[in-house]
Amino acid sequence: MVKVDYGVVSLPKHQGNLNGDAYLTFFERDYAFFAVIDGLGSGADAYRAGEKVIGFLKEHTHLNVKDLLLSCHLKIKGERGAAASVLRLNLVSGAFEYIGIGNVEGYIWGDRPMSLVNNNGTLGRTIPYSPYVNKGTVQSGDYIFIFSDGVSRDFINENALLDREPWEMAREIEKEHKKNDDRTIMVIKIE
Ligand SMILES: [Mn+2]
Repeated sequence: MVKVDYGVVSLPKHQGNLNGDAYLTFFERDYAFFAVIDGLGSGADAYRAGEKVIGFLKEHTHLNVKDLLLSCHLKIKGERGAAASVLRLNLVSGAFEYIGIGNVEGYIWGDRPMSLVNNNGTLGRTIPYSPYVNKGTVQSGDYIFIFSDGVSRDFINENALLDREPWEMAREIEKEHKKNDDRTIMVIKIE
């Protein structure tokens, strides 16, 4: 079995405002599910868009990520829309599948570092007919980062961040690499 620990920081552009970013973590007996959403724009409309996507994902984590995002897209079609990245990890085998739409990025750090490939588009507006699915296997010691565009990807080159607790890493990355936007950084550690 794969053991997982994680930490997340998600904050609005202006303290006290609604956050247009949203996230979801979900653990089942044999899989784990992670998502980071960036509702288009900011403020209340972006917040509602994010909540809508999270609400749908929450009810459908059993689906493979492709069916999940295609059906979520149809469900919220014509609404404001969101960037989204979802990761589904098999806790028995360590196999994962990941889809990113728009500017929420994913990166795996470990023996075989890997930038996860995103699709162009916006969930609820336009997405590829058949979005690209990243597939692979994680191993002990890997870290998976999923982050919205309110966080600069520069943190990826900072080895000083590694080998700490995921929540500590997320907090540090938010502090040192935030941009002037709603921002979310999720750090998933494979124990
Ligand atoms: Mn953003």
